[in-house]
Amino acid sequence: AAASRRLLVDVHTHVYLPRYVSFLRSRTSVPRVFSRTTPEGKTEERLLILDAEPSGGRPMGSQQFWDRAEKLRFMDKHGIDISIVSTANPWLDFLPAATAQVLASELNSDLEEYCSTSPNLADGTLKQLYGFGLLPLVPEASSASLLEIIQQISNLPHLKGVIIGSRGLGKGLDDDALEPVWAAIEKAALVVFLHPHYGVDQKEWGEKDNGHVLPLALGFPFETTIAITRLILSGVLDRHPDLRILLAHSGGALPQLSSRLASCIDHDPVVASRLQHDARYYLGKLYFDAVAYGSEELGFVSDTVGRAEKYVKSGASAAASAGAGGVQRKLGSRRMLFGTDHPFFPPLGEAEKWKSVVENLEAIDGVFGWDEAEQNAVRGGNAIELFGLGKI
Ligand code: 5CU
Repeated sequence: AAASRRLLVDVHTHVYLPRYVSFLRSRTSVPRVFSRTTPEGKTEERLLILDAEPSGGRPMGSQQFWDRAEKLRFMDKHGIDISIVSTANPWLDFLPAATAQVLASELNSDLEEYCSTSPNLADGTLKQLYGFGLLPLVPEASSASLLEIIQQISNLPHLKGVIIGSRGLGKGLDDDALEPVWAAIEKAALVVFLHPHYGVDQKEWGEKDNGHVLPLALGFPFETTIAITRLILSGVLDRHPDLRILLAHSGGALPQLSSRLASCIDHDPVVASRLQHDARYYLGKLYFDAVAYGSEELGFVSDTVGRAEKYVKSGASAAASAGAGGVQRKLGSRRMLFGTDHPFFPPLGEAEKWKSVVENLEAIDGVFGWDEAEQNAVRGGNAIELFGLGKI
């Protein structure tokens, strides 16, 4: 009970650890960090992580990308008590398996140290840091190498999960070769944070210069939608009912498309009898960050998650407990968790607080039908429970 008192927990907050930045500095192709001379004659470092990133990437100068002191200042400024920090994309995706394995292990140890040696702020405020570890999840990796790293992560007390992209192993995240990996993650009670990086085919964005808007606003969430849908379709959530997966950006379009998905499954002779439950049931097995920037969107996600139990096959008692309308919306809130996406989306001009953070907090406060209990759960209580932070 004390654990869920009014703490603000950020489950979607990134870092490029110094070792990762050094590695990116040594590269000549994307992703990389490079130096260039500004028109004013100064040398600046820039981070380039996406293939078609506008303006030659973004400045590393603010140190928000890697400096723990900056993370703590950001937390302090926005009243965040606990952050569950993850390496930002593209993780180790671009590396040969052997290099990815070594770097995963080193970066996991670095992240444990980053979290465990975090100082109190000068005013004595205790800010706690935990982390999502990295897996060497590259196409040619062996499942044995992944199991080794899962073992390492479960022995590091501040690492509570793993962050993964959508590429997976072999033929993708739904490759059967990942079965022992899902089993090991489930057994170790680690939370999987599924996060996008690739978006969708760039050709979809046309020729107009729209900055970074289309890949970020649409490409990222569609990528997550496709990845989690493939996992559902492959039966991973049936075979691993205790696997806990947190979806970035409120699950992308999955909540909006879940009834259409269910209908397509029901009408498809290949898939109709494959899954144990209606597709909508699986939304209630997932977790959704609350990085959606609007109350109506959070309310809608909450409704689709809260109705999930209705769609358990042959489960009369579960169906009865789902309830209707407002009850569903309250139920759904139990699987939603505040996040900031720091250090991405900094304010474009001078600002005391980041608009991206303020909007997400206001969105939580404004969801119709969520009372203080639901708001506090989404702000921090759910995270404390999901990551077992009350026990520390
Ligand atoms: O602004 C961006 O590119 C990103 C990114 O790459 N990853 C992320 O999590 N948010 C924003």
